[in-house]
Amino acid sequence: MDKILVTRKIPDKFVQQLQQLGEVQMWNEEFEPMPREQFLKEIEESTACFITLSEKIDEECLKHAEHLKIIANLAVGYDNIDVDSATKHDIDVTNTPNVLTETTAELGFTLMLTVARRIIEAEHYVQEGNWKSWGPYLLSGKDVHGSTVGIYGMGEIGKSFARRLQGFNTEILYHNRSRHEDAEQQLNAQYVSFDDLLERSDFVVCTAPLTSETADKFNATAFSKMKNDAIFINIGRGAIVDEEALIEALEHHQIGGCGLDVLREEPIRFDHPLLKMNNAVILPHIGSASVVTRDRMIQLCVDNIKAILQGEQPLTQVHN
Ligand code: 8YV
Repeated sequence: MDKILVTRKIPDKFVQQLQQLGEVQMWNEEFEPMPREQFLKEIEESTACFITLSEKIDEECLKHAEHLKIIANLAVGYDNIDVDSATKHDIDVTNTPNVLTETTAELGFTLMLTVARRIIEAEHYVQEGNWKSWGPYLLSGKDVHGSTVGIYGMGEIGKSFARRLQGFNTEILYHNRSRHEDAEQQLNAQYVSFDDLLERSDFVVCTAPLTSETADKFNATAFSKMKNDAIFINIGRGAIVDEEALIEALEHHQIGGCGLDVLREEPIRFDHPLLKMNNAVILPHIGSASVVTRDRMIQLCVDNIKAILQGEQPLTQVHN
């Protein structure tokens, strides 16, 4: 009988579907990852594996996974998986594109408006009893309408973000490893060099995946080229940003603020300097976290496992 390893607690309705396919071994914690040692042991026996970004899939875990046919990643990003190594071992890797596009873009947009209008500071101001009177510039922020927004990474999420900008009368710039003429025509987005994007944008929004090309892309040099009041938003991956350089840039007013849904180290340390900064809004990687979207992501993982175990093509296979 096929063994299906699930590394995080998922709702019964999905477990029941997996039980139709094989024996399910599920880690019963919702917020705690399965310890690496246990994962390495369990994966040796498994035919299919349903994982989250907390699991690092490398040669160490694949070399003994003799029965494994599929790794279904509960995310569109798959930088946690050594896809070449999986391919070498004849293991299919799948991810969850499309189903999370709109939800993730929506979170990015929320983050941009939140930082621009200083919503978290304003809420704390009221909660802490500081609202004693009113002043003309009290907690005044930055307009998104009429501004220039630069999108780094014009994939599906980047395009969805640009669609949301249509009602805001903004100039839209983008940088991507390849041009997207559809986005240029339909969304009135202008392709520019990375430097141009940094220099001209009032809001720089990163939606890119983590690759060898994008790693540390937002470093001291990049921040030094941005406008002094520019706001940087990251909904891609934490390692695209040199966080020390970002902290310096915020401290020295080289940029105006940032909103990050993704961090180099997740969860972020409670004493991390970014958490002490008024002009930084930090979220716990909730880009795709709406109930409907999480259901769709989990269902897609289940459907991919089902396809592979039934000898069919997976729906959303990842290729390097
Ligand atoms: C995931 C994400 O929910 O899809 C991605 O790449 O970053 C999020 O949508 C998160 O990574 C949990 O696995």
